[in-house]
Amino acid sequence: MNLNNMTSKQYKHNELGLSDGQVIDMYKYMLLARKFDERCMLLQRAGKINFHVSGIGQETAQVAAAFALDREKDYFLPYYRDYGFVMAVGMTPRELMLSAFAKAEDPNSGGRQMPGHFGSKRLRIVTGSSPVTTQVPHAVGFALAAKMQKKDFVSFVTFGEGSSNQGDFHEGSNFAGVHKLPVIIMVENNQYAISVPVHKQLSGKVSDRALGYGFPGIRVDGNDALAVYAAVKEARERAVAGEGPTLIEAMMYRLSPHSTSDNDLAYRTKEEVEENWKKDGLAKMKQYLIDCGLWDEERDADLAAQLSMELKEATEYADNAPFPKPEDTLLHVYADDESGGKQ
Ligand SMILES: Cc1ncc(C[n+]2csc(CCOP(=O)(O)OP(=O)(O)O)c2C)c(N)n1
Ligand SMILES: [Mg+2]
Repeated sequence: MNLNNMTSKQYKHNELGLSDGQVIDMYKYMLLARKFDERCMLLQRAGKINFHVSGIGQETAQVAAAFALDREKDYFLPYYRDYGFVMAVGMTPRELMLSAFAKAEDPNSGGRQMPGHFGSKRLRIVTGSSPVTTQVPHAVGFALAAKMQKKDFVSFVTFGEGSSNQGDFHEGSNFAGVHKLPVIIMVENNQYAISVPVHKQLSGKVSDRALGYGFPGIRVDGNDALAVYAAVKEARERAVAGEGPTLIEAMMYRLSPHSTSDNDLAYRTKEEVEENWKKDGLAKMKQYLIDCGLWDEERDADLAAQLSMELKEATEYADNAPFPKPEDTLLHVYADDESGGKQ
């Protein structure tokens, strides 16, 4: 099927420089991420995996951002909800399932980190740790390296709005602003930090904080894939042109509980969650594709079946894979470990 010949009409995605095939691919990754999260939540409830933190409701912005970056050269510092992002830059469901099952073959950490702590040299995903927002100064460091080495890559970092109140965000942003570094800082404002609603976390807009650091800050609808794509694309153009950082606040809603250990109905109502399901970016994207004449229910059902099969295979593979050996606990901890620090 040649998707580029399906329509000669110009739609919003064409105006932004995205082909019909690319915009369909975006939707595929969004749906894959949604199904991956749903599968992991079930696996946790079935006692197959220990823990899961989902990105349900955040896939749209994550995948759209990935499509606006250079997936061959940029450096990525995602946070724990970014399954859509890491899959869109090349991590496979099998690799992520190996991580969820904490198996030795997990490329992120050999099954020793909590899931959601992404890391891949191959994909230039910089390994992160659990204290939130530590990845911001790290991303700024990568951007400093790009500037010092006169290379045209950018670094892209994400985190939640609650985390934007940590000192690391402010210190990293200030340094990036002073040195006009090629970093894109994207806050996924899902309106909760565990049980704390956004109005108890912030009295202003996160995006406005960029003013104090001397670079642009914009707020976008995180449920609108094309709006996020346009914002990140422009931020990347500015970054490689030497114009410095951009702060993007993508507005969304955390549709799932904070994690599989959380009962969200202890602090928010079912009605509030249902109201936000109506704004789901994934459903919006599907409707957009249908309106453009690029998609229909039959294709959607075929895609869903294909993704389910892919996830089933990934799950079975990870379930059957061996656990790490207890004696490997200290691998990569000391410089002279058995791997010679090569992995
Ligand atoms: C420095 C630090 N403090 C507290 C925690 C515990 N913690 C983990 S996630 C989280 C909430 C973060 O909320 P937000 O930044 O909005 O991200 P979200 O989970 O909503 O995506 C907290 C407090 C942590 N991991 N690190
Ligand atoms: Mg949040």
